[in-house]
Amino acid sequence: MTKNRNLYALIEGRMPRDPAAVCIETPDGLVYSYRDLHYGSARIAGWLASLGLAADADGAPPRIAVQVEKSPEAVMLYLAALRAGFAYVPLNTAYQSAEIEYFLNDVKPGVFVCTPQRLPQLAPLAQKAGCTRVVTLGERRDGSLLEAAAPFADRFATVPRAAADLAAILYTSGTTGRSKGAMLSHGNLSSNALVLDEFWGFREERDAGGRDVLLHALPIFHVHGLFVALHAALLAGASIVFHPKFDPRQVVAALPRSTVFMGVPTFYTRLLAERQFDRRACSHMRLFVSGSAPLLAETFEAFRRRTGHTILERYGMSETVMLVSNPYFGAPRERIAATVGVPLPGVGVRVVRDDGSACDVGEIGKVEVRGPNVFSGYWRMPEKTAEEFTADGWFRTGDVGCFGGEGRPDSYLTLVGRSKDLIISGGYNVYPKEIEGYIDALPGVVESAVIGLPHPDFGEAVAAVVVGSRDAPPVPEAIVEKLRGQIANFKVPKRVWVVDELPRNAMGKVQKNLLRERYAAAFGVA
Ligand code: MCA
Repeated sequence: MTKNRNLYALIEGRMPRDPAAVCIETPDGLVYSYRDLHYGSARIAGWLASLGLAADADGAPPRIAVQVEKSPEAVMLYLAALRAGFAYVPLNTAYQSAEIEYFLNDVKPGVFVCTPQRLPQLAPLAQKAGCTRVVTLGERRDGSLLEAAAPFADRFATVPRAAADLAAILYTSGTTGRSKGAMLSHGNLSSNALVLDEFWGFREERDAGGRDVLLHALPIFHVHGLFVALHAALLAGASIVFHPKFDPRQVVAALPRSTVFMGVPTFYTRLLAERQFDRRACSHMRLFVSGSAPLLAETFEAFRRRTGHTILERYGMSETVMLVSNPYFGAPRERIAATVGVPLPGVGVRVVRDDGSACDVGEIGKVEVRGPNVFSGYWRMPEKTAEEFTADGWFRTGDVGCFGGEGRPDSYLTLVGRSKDLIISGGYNVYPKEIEGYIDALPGVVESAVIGLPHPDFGEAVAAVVVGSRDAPPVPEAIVEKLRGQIANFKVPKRVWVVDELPRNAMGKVQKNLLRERYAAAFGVA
């Protein structure tokens, strides 16, 4: 019988010998063992399997879309989806009805799980999108999902999956405004988790008889918190201190009994703002990882001065999971500020010119990647997928960078920008085109340009420059209020300017770089 490449089979095979070993503990004192997760996910998987949902005609497995608050039961739900062979589709809890409606009609899930509070609003949208079942999961082990799963056995035979089979669909907004579903396979997730287990010292820690404690404060609806952090802990048989959301004071209090922490740069700047965050608080830690957005060199240096720890910055994407990382092993000085380090073992990374030829060391070009971590494409978007891959099968990341240069080792990659219109705010990707679409539809708006501006807390903040109609120009506050009712809060511009016209180049293209220069100091970052 060929080996079952279902990701859960790998996780199960790595569970601690003692099933009573702690897996998750919450700040309010709840403790879940590995056996609790194994049994709890079995019951939910049993319920999912009982629905008898068939694969699509093209072989795509049934999908389960999930918009619930972070909880240990939400982790069990994710593991159950893997075990039952569903494609798991996590959705940001900040998304509002219009966004959810789009995702449901795009991915056509057989099952939709939402919070009890949002059921009245979202159930009709899910039914209209053809969902067979809509159930709820609250933050206190409440909701109809667990009731439905309760009668099922706490054993479940994980369904066989090949490495290439679909395991999850992660929506990443599209430069054209329509979100794209990045299709990640069991093999993408397993291969990346196994590489990081080695590269970030989890295996070494186990072999030395240690037991890692991951301090988990990220959301679990994105790659960073759901795959990179969670899989690392589960494959290491580690215990997880599981915070419902990032709170710097709670993190500082939990650090003394933790060994690994992963976060976006905003996490680190906020920790540095905490007086009690010091060397002593971090004395038990072995690894701080940063990603999802660029980490400023001054944050990197301030962190090292304050704690004695050198943050390990890495580079990933929803389409490729992790692709490049600063080294864990070797001297801390080998982690170099403002670089993302070296390609992970087994991952090919190249920097090319517009004609596709390879850039020289130090020469800036487009970053492309190939490897077992790279997704198969975007859900139901074959043409878009084809555009994003080169003829020889490399994925175009849309990022711009160079290897080496400026005294850096030739093997180190530095990201210097993006060839596509993208804002990364507090670690979330925001695509201006999507926001411009909403603003342009408002009364009194002729056109708009959405840009990212330097922000002391979120790194970049969303801002909008709007051309109003002469007779009834819009009021900035009214634009913001309207958008609050339509899109996720982190996408809503934090500043809006109404102007007579937008700067354009000879081709008539809006010069967003001039707008970024004009408003650069809007949030007080020089
Ligand atoms: C919250 N707000 C934000 C953001 N988050 N505004 C801009 N950008 C944000 N990221 C706003 C809210 O709208 C609210 O405004 C106010 O800030 C406070 O809201 P709250 O929810 O309390 O915010 P917070 O708790 O302070 O959240 C900030 C945060 C959060 C902790 C940095 O954004 C976060 O957890 N970010 C992590 C994102 C992440 O996991 N990224 C990984 C995806 P108002 O009151 O006006 O509504 S990228 C990825 O996975 C790739 C593959 C990778 O490489 O890792």
